[in-house]
Order: sequence, then C-alpha cells, then structure tokens
Amino acid sequence: MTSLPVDAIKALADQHPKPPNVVFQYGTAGFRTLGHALDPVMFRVGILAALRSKRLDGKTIGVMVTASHNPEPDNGVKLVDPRGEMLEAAWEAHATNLANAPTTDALIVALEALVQNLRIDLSKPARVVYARDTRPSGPALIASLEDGFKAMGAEARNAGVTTTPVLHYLVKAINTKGTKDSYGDDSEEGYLQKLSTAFKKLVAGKPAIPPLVIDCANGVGAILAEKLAKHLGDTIPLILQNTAIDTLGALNNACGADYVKTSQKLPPSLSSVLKPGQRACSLDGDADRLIYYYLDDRGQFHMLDGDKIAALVAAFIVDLTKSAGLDDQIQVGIVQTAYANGGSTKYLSERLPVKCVPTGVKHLHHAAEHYDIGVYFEANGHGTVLFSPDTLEKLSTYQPSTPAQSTALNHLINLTNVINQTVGDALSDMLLVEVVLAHRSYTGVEWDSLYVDLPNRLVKVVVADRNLFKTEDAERRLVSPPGLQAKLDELVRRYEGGRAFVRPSGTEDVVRVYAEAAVRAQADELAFRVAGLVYDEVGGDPAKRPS
Ligand code: G16
Repeated sequence: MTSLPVDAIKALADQHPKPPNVVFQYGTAGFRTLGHALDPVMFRVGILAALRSKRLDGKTIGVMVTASHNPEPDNGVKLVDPRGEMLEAAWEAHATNLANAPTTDALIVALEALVQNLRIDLSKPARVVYARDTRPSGPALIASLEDGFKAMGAEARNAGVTTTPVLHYLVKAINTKGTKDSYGDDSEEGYLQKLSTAFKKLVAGKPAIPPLVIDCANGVGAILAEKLAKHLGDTIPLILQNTAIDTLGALNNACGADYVKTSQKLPPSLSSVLKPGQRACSLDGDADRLIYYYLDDRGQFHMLDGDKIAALVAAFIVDLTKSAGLDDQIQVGIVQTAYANGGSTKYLSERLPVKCVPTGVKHLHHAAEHYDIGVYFEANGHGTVLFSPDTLEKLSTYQPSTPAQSTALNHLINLTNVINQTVGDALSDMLLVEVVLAHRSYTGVEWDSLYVDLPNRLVKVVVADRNLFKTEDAERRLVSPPGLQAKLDELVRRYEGGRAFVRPSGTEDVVRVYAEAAVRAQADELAFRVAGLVYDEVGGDPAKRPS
C-alpha cells in the first residue's frame, strides 16, 4: 500500500456514521462514554491503530475495549504503544480529531492530512493486538474496531476477553519477542506463568500464607484470577467473590475497587464472608486497580489503598537495595497525584524523593521512568513499579559479596518478574503486596499502622460543562473559572489540616472534588461545601446540586 485505501475506508465508514451533535474526546484513559454511542469511534480507532503501527515501522499496537471502573452501560477504548505504555500524548489529539470528523469525506480528508503531516510510510506493515472486557456492549464494538483494521489491511490478533494489564503485557511481549529484552511468552498463559513462578520463588521458605478474599467486581478479573489461582496452587489460597460476569448489571455494582475507595466501606456482598483480621482486596472492572482492606476485631472497616500500597512496597524495595549493597547505586523514588492522602505524602517524603503529577497513569508512568526504581500509585489503587533499563542491567551483572547480599539481589530480580511493569495491574500488584506481607510477617494491622490517613472525602459534581474547569500545579489549583480558586482558598483556611482541590474528570462527565481535614466530619463538610461552591459557580441541573 502506497496510498490510503480510500475506497475500502469509504465503504466501511458508511456503515459506522458519526451522529451529529456528539463530541468525542480522548481523555485520561482513551474514549469513554455510553457503549452504544461508540460505534463510529471504534471504527476510526481501528484505522488510527493501523496508522500508528505503520508510523512505528510495523511495531504492534494494542487496543483495549473497556470502561474499567465505570458503570456497565459505559464502554471505552484506548491505544497501547509498543512498549506496553499508554499512547503517546501527541496522538491523543489525532484520535480526537478523527473521531469527530462529521462525514466519511471529512474522515478521508483528516486521514490524508495525518498521513502527510506525520510522514507515515503506508508501505510499512500494520500490526495490532486487541482485547475487550466482559461488558455486554463489547462484541458489537469489537466488530466495528475490526472493520477499521480491515479497511487498512492490518494484521490483527484478537486476544479475546482479558484484562487491560494482560493486553499491555501482550503488546510488550510481542514487540520484544526474540530480542535480548524479551518480556515473556506472548500469551495469557505466558503472563500467568511469569507472575506465578516469580511469586513462588519470592515466598519460598516463608510460613504458609493465610487465605485472601478477592472481590472481582463481577468483571474480567474473575476469569484471570481463577486461572491465576490454579497456577499458584497451595502457595496462596485465593477465595474469589463477585465473579458473576454473565449477570446483567452486576459489573462494578456495589463492589470493586472504585466502590470501596469512594464509599470507604466493604462491598455489602462481602459482609458475610470476611472474618475479622482477614485480608481482602477488590479489583476494578478491568483489573488494573487494587484496594486492600480488613475488618478489625470490632468489625470496623480499614482501607489499604494505593497510597498504603506505595508505602509498603517502596520501603520493602529500599530495604532490599540496602541489603544487596546497591543502595548507593540505585535510587528509589515515588510518584503520586493530588489525591494522595496528606498522611502518605508526609510519610513518604520524609524517606524518599516524591513527585506529584496530574491524574492518569500516563503521567505517573512517565515521571516514574526518571527514577532508577520508580514506584507509582494513584490513591485509587492504580499503579506499578518501574525498573529502569540501567537498573535491570545492574541487577543482572552485579556480583554480591555475601550470601545475604545474594539473597536480596535474587529477591529484587524476582520482583522485576512478579511486577507487571507495563501498567498498573491488580493481580500483579496483589502478588507484590502478598510478597511484602509474607517477608515482613505483617497482617493488615501492621501494614495499616505505617502511617495514619487523614480523613478525606471524594465527591462528584454534575455541571453543565466540565471543560470550563482548568487546573495547574499538578491539578492542585484551578485557573478557570476565574476567581474560584480564591474562594476555595478562603474556605479551606477555615478547616484544621484542610486541603481541597477541584478537577474535571477525564473519564466521566463530572467535576471531581477532593477534600481532607484533621477530623472526619470536617473533611466531609469541606468536600460538600467546595462542591456547593463549584455548583453555584457554573450551574447545572438543580436536582443534582450536591447536598
Ligand atoms: C482511569 C485512569 C486513572 C484515573 C482514573 C480516573 O482509570 O487510568 O489513571 O485515575 O481513570 O480518572 P478521572 O478522575 O480523570 O476520571 P480506570 O481504572 O478507569 O482506567
């Protein structure tokens, strides 16, 4: 192919027309909206993925169809770049542009401009791998995506129904296959083998691990968790809950990581299952977020969120680098967002370099790449640990001088395999947490006591136009609507230990408000007062005014 296959594109594009008066936007995690609205977007994303692959010399690009933690009627799509990381930011604008071309002719014009401006060599091959979660709207959307691949003559590999992190893993495994950087066998089985083998080595010789309850959010994580449980055997007994992937309306409904994090309580379905002191965790709808929790002896709920995971894991890795004699050569750093609890930021920044970036895995991932070992977690449980290429090289060539150094070095090497370094991965993170708990002999109680969380509250505000909200300083301050930040500052000053910020969501049509304060009632009051200020400033549906 030396020019765009215009006829093929036209013929198929006419089957996926864009409705007028709808504006699509490639946001925090790709396109996300009601599933039935996404048909034209899928077709165009299929074309774009093929062009991205051609631009990158035929490297395989990933496409994941999911709306993750969002309600079941939503769906979405995001592109994954060759190393398994999120799509390069500049291409997000191209995706938005193509998705909004009003007619087939306008789409062709936009595609021709893209090919010319980016000097895409159309004679290169186009290779893609794609997957979807369990949402009912998935199969139809996949068919539309496949039309996009077909129009471009792309070599497309269907990875079926699997988790977002598996898709990211596959992309990296395919692109590194047969090279010295091979990431593992390019199959779901290869992924499960890699994680479970490393986990078994890491906990070998440790006391038996007590059973762990997993809330699978009634999503695709249930399928993978079941396969993982088989690979792990007796090493760690997994008790799978909320596995109803075929029950309409069950996905993320009163369960899953987002439910637990936002409502700060146990999924009701677990109340008769979880025993005091027992560890449990929740995945989200595509298994890229993880939140732990336990009930204390009085039955009180304690949440161990992404911040607590970061603290647990970072301290463990630092100790291993010290024990291996590598602490002067390997620097561990942390990346958080404005949602990180003030308690965690204080705890971590007293020990390690900490950077704050805007919401979205892509921002955290890139910032973490600047450290030798970068630990990044969003408070919502989305995160992973990155080992830089230099660090991986050091670990593979370092000569330990004592048996203790050698053991620590082996642990570090095994950690690089149990951790999915392409993206946040609930199941991989779960194994990582279990490794640390086993090595530290911690229950949830000791882990929880690393630092005390400041009471906090997250509130959604439905406004007429969330695009009116613009932020700066890693989303910690508003620059628009003008004057609103000054009002927030004035309000926050009245609360002891008060902190609050407002930002537009990139995945839902809402504005998010986060507030924390020294005591619970004050954090709640601050959040709702800020939400009220936001609402009054820009207006919206009176029935939806926060109260
Ligand atoms: C996605 C992103 C996360 C982000 C979350 C919420 O998560 O990957 O980085 O924290 O959306 O984003 P926002 O507040 O902009 O709506 P997921 O799990 O839904 O893919």
